[in-house]
Amino acid sequence: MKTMRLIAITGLFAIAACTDYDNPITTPTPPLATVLTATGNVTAKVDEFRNLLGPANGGTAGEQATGRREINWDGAGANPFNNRNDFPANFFNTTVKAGAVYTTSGTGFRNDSTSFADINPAYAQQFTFFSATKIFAPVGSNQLDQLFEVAGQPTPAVSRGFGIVFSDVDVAEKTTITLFAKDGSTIATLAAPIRSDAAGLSFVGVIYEQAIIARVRITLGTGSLGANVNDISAGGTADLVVFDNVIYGEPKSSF
Ligand SMILES: [Ca+2]
Ligand SMILES: [Ca+2]
Repeated sequence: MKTMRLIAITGLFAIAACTDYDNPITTPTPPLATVLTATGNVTAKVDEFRNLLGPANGGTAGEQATGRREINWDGAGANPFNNRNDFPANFFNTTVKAGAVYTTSGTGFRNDSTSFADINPAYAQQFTFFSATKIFAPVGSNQLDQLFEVAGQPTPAVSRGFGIVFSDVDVAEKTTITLFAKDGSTIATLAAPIRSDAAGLSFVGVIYEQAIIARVRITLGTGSLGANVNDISAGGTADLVVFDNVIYGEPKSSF
């Protein structure tokens, strides 16, 4: 469905470029993308996405020729920061050299082993993991950005693909990833499908032929977590969403 929509948009741009004879400035054609989405048991689609990106490069320092990186939030190295609101933004390119750093307009990041029940006990009924047992969210915001760097180096980088597993998407078209190019222009926005089973997981991933993604804005539903904030499925007004695994193409130096 998402693939068809992207192709439809591409077609519109192509028509505009062909018929606009008076204007020498041609509208750039958006790059073709492969988009994968899943809801419910997302395992097969996540594996398909991993295979499309290539072999796992783990925490190997330095830019690798091919392959992918993945953050599952579960490693022992993160334990000192778990269930706190100060998870280091650059943990996954310093302690673990995976080429990912995060920013948020909120007040921090939280890597959580209790389905965020320490923030609000009701969350234990809302959120589940894809990879046992840690899941992640920004603090004080429902948005964060993932930027890419060459693994183990503070060198800006770009990636050819990005995929993410969400927990508890209840409202359509509100949990999204927006991809930005190196020049700051928007490449695309893609929505995750709503949850469809008791586990409540959703996946969206996108891959381009070239490494063109410099930044990914992750928008989690319509509200941020809080002691007195309940999910829309539990008497609240906001759709609260957190996430687990992020999978992305090998970060390549953008210079
Ligand atoms: Ca996990
Ligand atoms: Ca929700």
